[in-house]
Amino acid sequence: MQRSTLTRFLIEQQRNADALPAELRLLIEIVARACKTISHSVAKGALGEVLGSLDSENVQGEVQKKLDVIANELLLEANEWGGHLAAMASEEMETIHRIPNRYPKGEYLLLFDPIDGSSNIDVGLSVGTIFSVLKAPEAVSGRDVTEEDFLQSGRAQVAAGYAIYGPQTLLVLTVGTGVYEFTLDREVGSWIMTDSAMTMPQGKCEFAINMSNRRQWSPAITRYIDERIEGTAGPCGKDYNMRWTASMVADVHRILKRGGIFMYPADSRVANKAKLRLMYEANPMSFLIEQAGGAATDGLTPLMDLAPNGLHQRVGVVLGDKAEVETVTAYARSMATATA
Ligand code: P6P
Repeated sequence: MQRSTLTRFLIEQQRNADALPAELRLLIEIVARACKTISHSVAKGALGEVLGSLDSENVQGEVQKKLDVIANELLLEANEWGGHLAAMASEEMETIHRIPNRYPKGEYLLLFDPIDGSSNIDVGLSVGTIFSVLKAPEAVSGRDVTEEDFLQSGRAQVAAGYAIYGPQTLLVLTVGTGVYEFTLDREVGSWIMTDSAMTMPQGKCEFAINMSNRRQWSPAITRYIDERIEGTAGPCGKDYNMRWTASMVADVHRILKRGGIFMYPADSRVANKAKLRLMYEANPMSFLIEQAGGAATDGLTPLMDLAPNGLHQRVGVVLGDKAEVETVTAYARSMATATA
């Protein structure tokens, strides 16, 4: 069977679904090519002098891994000259990166987490790159791009995806017409379509959460998890399994492929204290999950409905199986009513 490729898929999307203006197609191809280069560096590991940490911290206050910086530079260099972008933003950079004046500017904004799960790099576990694409506001054509131009809700995304650097190198992508998976054929250097129009299985009894954070959970999250640990003896009447990889891309990919729910709740003890970032982690993953038939909230509100208040804003994340996410929402609502 002749499998399709990323290039063919993008051309057909541009031709058939009118979902893909030429500049957006170019942007996606360039990001995919940069992910191939990142994959090559990740795969070298200790042999490529790319493991370990730097003495620097990023804007998140996290120690930067060498590969965080390498991947960030690769994505900036790959996307600066193409004429398709107005600016970029990254987990690894405090503020936006405007396109240098020596290059033409385009109408898109690219946001990315260059290496998600980087704490796993030095121990041989899967990591990935997450990206989100927005359109720059019309007004940008007459002035410099600002951070505020990026502060658009997740509903405004025109494309989103991730690459996973694991047993295979995978690219999972949506442009609003479903979710598509491509596997890197290293011998040829092509992205080969290996799953198309992905629909996440529902009803899978598997949750992903970092249990060591239990003290931070709201009563709703605590109730949800405790009931699932009780299994058949408890109110949900089913035994659940647990997975936690500490790489959002790996957990989300598993959920897209075989179902379940992923949770990184906000810390209920401190207002606005959460770990995952809205603009370049939660929003792109939410776009993919909703396109595949799942749901994605901050524990109560759909994540893509949130009006961002900052480039590096952090949010609670509950995403995956629609019924499971709705159960968490129902518990949160009932707890809110009870304490009102
Ligand atoms: P913890 C990786 O650092 C990350 O941002 C996500 O990829 C992952 O889901 C989460 O943090 C892991 O956090 O607290 O379990 O190490």
